[in-house]
Amino acid sequence: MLLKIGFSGIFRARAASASKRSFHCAFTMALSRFEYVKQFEQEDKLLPNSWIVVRIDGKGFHRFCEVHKFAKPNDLDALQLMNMAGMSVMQEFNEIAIGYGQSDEYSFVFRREANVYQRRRDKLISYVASLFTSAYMFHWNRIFERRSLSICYPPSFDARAVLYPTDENLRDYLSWRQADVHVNNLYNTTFWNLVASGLSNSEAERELQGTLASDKNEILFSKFGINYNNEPIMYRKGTILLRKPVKVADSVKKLIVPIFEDLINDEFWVRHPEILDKKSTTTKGEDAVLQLSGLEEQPIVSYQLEVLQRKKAGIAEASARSSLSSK
Ligand SMILES: Nc1nc2c(ncn2[C@@H]2O[C@H](COP(=O)(O)OP(=O)(O)OP(=O)(O)O)[C@@H](O)[C@H]2O)c(=O)[nH]1
Ligand SMILES: [Mg+2]
Repeated sequence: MLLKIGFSGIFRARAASASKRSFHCAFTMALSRFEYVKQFEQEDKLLPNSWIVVRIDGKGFHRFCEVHKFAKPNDLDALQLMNMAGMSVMQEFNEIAIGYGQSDEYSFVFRREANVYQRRRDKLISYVASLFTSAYMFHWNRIFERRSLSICYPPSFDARAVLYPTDENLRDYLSWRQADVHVNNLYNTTFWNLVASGLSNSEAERELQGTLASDKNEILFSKFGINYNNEPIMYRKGTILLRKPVKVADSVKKLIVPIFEDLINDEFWVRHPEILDKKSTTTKGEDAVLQLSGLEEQPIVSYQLEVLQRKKAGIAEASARSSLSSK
């Protein structure tokens, strides 16, 4: 009986290995027969030695913001959520020199020498867009829990990569995006104040037709007592994300910090030389290290501090465990 089982066992094993061989054979044949289709794939490599700007933009965010009842024209939490997603992208790709966000868009500037995914366009833009989107969802509750706001449908973001050959071109690109915030925000702030004062949307639109920036400033001031320059700087200038050394307790940590400054002026580029020239690092000298006070209230900073705290606690716990087990 034992012998019988043994024989049939051997037979089964042989049969199995023979069928595995023929399957393997058929599989390799199939691979070589069909593999030619791989040649149809085209690799679009981004030109070397040029700045790569990947810009993502929310799809149909006009509707998305309506459905989620975001405050008009600026919803602080919604903008902070965009910043959280921007931070996640910058944490993943350390070759990003600067991030810039406004409204439903974010621009990420990869250094000239960046070799991320061998500068393959498809890889780069699809990773950035998908990471931005998943991070937007990942951080949603953290930002909106207080408002008990749940997400009604999945948001999506498109992405494009644009190359800029010179530093001047890059600065002009970022200036263009910041000028865009100014134009839109001044218009929207005036428009929504007119609507809040009782005008219909089309009446407010008519009132603003052909007006210059100075006219809108005047309407805001004379009708609503609003000095546009006192509106929150984040709404007027957008958010700049930079990697900076920050004093955290007794040590200095590199954190991604939000900066609200005018980047059109030269002073900005003098204050932050590391954007255009990686070697001119801001870690030199005590002055370059940012103080934490004032930054903690920014959700992206408090989040990074929490993660650092968790890591520290985890390390302490792990070393306590290993010292216990070695006893
Ligand atoms: N209420 C509110 N709406 C916002 C805010 N930020 C962005 N938006 C909306 O998002 C829109 C972004 O503009 P677009 O990107 O041109 O519009 P879109 O609907 O996303 O269209 P596509 O990008 O072409 O898909 C704005 O027009 C606003 O309607 C905000 O803080 N509050
Ligand atoms: Mg959009």
